[in-house]
Amino acid sequence: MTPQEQNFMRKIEAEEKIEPKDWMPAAYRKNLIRQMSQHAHSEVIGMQPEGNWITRAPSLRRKAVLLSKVQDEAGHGLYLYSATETLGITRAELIEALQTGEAKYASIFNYPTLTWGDVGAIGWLVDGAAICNQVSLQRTSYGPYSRGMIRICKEESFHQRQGYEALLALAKGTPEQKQMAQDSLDRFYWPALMMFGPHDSESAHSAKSMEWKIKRETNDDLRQKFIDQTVPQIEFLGLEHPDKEIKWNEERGHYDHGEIDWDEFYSVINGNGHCNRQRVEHHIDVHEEGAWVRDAITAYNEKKNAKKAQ
Ligand code: FAQ
Repeated sequence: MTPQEQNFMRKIEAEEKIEPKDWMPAAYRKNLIRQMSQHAHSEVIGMQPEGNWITRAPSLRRKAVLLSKVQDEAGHGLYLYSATETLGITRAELIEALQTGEAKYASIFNYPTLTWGDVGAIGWLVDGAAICNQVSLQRTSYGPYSRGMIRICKEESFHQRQGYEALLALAKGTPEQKQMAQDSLDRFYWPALMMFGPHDSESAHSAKSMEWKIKRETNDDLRQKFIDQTVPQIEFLGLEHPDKEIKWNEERGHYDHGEIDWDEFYSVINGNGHCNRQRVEHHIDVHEEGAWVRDAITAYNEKKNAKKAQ
């Protein structure tokens, strides 16, 4: 180990944060750029499924809440892109990787939102799963990522509650509304479990990411936490659990559960989900439409810098 590598590992072991100007192994930098940019892409693409319901929200109150939630997700994407840029890559390069399919985003956002119940299910289950993961990432070793996570988690917990409250209103409503809540739960439960990634034994990046403390808990451990916390929430809603094999295991102190359909997971992350094409095409269209804003900002900055130089 070189002295630089030794110093880097000493910091990691001492729980000191790695900051943008610190020396870091090239593979640490590359892995962080991969994970953080995919996280940013997920926040931004994640605006689409819920955005689909803004014009059709059932009341003014629900519409205002949903609007601000979707806006928050845009903000999270921006914090995360900025944090990723501190690693020496540009926003344009990151966006290109998303649009060409080189970079992934969370598989969950390739599922369609068919009913209003799906908006509640996304807030409750998708933000819920995202928080489980992000609370752990607050202790990630890279300073800008860790600080971004602290702020993002505060907003996500509000998102989760609003989703649960929306679903609760349906679950306690008419039989048709309760059925809508059950249907949304049935469709979003398994894809939410897939958000934690493949089993630890299949996870390509986990071992190194755990050693470098980029990740602080493994995919399976975080998934188990989410499964355990979701059982009483489903009971309180008075809905049926989508996993017929769910069963408390006294010895483990956790719920045993049925197996995820991994073929479906790999099919979706490889581009074959219901909405993969639609999500990326929409991103490209909006990005092109917004080109004039970026051009205007660049022109303004050039003018300002020229004035300063005079
Ligand atoms: N979807 O070796 P691992 C949100 C890929 S934020 C798609 O285990 P890793 C907020 C993985 O990238 C949700 N791809 O990978 C919101 C890798 O492919 P690569 C996003 C997945 O990185 C709510 C390959 O499989 N959160 O929802 C997925 O160690 C509501 C091998 O996997 C984050 O991104 C998946 N589910 O662990 C917004 C959190 N799982 O890169 C709007 C930060 C795995 O080699 C509305 N990220 N893959 O081509 C992480 O914690 C990690 O990256 C994991 C995956 C846990 C997602």
